[in-house]
Amino acid sequence: LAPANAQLNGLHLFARHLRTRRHNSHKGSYGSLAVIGGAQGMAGAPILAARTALHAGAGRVTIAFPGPPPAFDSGQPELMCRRADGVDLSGLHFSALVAGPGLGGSIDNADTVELLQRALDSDSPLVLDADALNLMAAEPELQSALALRAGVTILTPHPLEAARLLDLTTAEVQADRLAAARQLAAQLNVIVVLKGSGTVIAAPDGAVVINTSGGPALATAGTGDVLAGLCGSLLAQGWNEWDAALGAVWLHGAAADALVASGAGPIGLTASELIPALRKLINAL
Ligand code: NPW
Ligand code: AMP
Ligand code: MG
Repeated sequence: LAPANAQLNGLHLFARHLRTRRHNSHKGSYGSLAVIGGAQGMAGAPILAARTALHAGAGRVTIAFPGPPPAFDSGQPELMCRRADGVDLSGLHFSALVAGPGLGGSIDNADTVELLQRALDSDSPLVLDADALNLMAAEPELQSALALRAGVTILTPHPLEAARLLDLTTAEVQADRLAAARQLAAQLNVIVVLKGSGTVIAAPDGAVVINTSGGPALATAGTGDVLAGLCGSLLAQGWNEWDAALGAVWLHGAAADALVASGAGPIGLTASELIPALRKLINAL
């Protein structure tokens, strides 16, 4: 299968999926997302994901923290901050889930493993990122739960996270990124977004796309958390998993390109700045 150019697909995808908002629509019309993550000292990761989801059009966004939640996000009080224990993660309450940004934990931490197990047991579309991928790599029971999922799943590993899942080194993943992404997608029956320069999006049937938007301006903390929130937002709004993965990767890169063109990068671009930039692009498409 020849790799295609996701830059073309990105424009085409947003043209197809983005409709003028119906006059009588309401927040319930645009989906409800839960972002699961934010261990002590890493609350910034799910906050970035959740803020992104809101700015990309999701109707309601909740952060489900593994421990005691902050009262609210003072920079984005629209977000709901709850302790994951008390949150029903089923499709009744959430049209999509993102699990992993700043989730922390190890397989010795039963509560974190159980929380991830609940996310995997949910019938909602699910994005697995960051520590959710690290826990999955270390815990066979979570891999079994992934294999049994009723809902669709997108994995968004960076090269080290992919290496942990494939039991390879980062160098081995990077030596053949197409093969690594395809192998992971086929093995786990999920959509894989292998991040890094030339992000590869792969499906279980071997379909693969290389993205050309974005660049080294994105090599800064939190940009992966923004991408996970963007994927989740599109899933929550009803996009299918392949289009959501392609659309999110393309838009994320395009937002960085727009910021670089405006002088906000490549040096010193911050993940937070991507959020209004991608909203601007979505509304201009
Ligand atoms: P190296 O150094 O080359 O061997 P980790 P993390 C590699 C949260 N965050 N090409 C590279 O390895 C996340 O959500 C919280 C090649 C790099 O050192 C996670 O939960 C923030 N290699 C948690 O922190 C903001 C690449 O991977 C290593 C690569 C840990 O996540 C930051 C890093 O991987 C962060 O998002 C590439 N393109 N990209 C917050 N504000 O709360 C990565 N690597 O050790 O798994 O750490 O990705 O920072
Ligand atoms: P993470 O490592 O999870 O924070 O994710 C980093 C994000 O930035 C991913 O979307 C990467 O694809 C992107 N990124 C990092 N470095 C580059 C680069 N040199 N060129 C293009 N995208 C990059
Ligand atoms: Mg990350």
